Amino acid sequence: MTVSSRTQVGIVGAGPAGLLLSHLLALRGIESIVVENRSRAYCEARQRAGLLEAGTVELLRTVGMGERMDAEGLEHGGIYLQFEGERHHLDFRDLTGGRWVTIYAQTEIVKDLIRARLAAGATIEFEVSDTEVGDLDTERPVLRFTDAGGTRHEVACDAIAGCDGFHGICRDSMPPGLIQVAERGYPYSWLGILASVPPSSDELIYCRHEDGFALHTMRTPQVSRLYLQVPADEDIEDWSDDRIWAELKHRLEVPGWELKDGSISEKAISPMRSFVASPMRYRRLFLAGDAAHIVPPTGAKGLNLALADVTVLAKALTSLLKEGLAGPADAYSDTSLSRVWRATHFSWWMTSMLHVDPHADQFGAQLQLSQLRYVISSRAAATTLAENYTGYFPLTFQA
Ligand code: RFL
Ligand code: PHB
Repeated sequence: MTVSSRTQVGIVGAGPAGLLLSHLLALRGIESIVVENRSRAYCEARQRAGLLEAGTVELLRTVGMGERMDAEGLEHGGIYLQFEGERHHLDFRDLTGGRWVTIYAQTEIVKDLIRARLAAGATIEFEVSDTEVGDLDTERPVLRFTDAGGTRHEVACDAIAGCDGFHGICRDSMPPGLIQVAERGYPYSWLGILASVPPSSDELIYCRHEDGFALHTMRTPQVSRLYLQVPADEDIEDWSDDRIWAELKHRLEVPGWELKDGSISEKAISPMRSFVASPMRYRRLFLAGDAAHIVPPTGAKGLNLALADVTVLAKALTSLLKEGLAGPADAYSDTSLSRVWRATHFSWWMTSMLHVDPHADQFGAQLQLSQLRYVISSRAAATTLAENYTGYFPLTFQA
């Protein structure tokens, strides 16, 4: 038996994009349902991003999601860039006229959003299976799924948002031939760890070392997060905790500074990829976040882009569904893609400048070092990094 119902917006995926979209629509009086194939506990524990642009922070505050972020988030006014054994500071506030970034984990944003949506009486169906979107040539697309108890549902929607990440089903449900993909693979991966040890630095350290990139970041005053460049096909089983700490200490070493180690609670290897699918819309099916684009994590842009997409999409859907105005929905893909391509360039640039390409020769290595020396010695070059890192174009949102 299939249970039929209707809603205004069907949202596939309870990641940051889907959850924030549901919240923003509710603020404007638009009803939605969110379907998610994982459990609530899994969504709340999945270790991913940690760094928010100033505009993302301001957006979350404006829409009533800032309370815990303001209490627990760590505001940073810059980063360290390390290469040739020396560490240099970039002061974002000075370079950009006061902009900053905040460390507040994606897991916490997801927890805050799930709690707020459920408290407001919203429907989030966790642990669904066989999600499908259909009738995409009509003004009444349908969302089909089987709920955790085994009942099949068919929801008639005014619009569907594919917020189902890179491996979701919505992008592939678009008509064949519509989507153009532009992509780059990178010949290395990131090994990331979460460790129960206070951060050894007040701000993030991005380090180019001749044996590979390393990043020191953090989650809280008690928890550090660190990443190492490893070969693309590396097996996590080959990296004991001792080997990870030894390699991090070796790459991040500078005279007079010590990396504190501690017990590792999580470790995983993630591939690096740039991927942009366009257009991000077919009629009343809209893609947002990782469902449409992926950036390598070096620029810390993925989560920020996902939240920026749904901010634009919430406005577009409000115009479409409340005022019958199609203009903003028609412009959604182009509007989002212009921000996406800026972040795609920045992430590719940061990645290429800081990682050791196993195929590069002396010429490539010298170009990287020259670029790094330029960034730390020229105010114009440093400002380029700072204004992209803190968010370009700065996100704005009117509640
Ligand atoms: P998500 O988070 O992947 O959520 C998609 C959700 O859709 C569900 N889903 C389905 N649900 C129902 N039916 C189906 N058929 C479904 N298929 C999938 C999935 O279970 C999931 O819950 O996408 P979203 O919302 O677009 O959010 C994107 C961000 O998660 C991502 O861009 C960032 O995590 C990227 N990223 C970073 N971004 C930053 O802005 N700053 C950072 O510091 C940062 N660091 C990172 C990162 C990503 C990393 N990894 C692991 C890729 C560090 C790492 C290591
Ligand atoms: C993180 O805190 O996980 C993080 C921060 C900055 C990055 C990537 C990841 O560039």
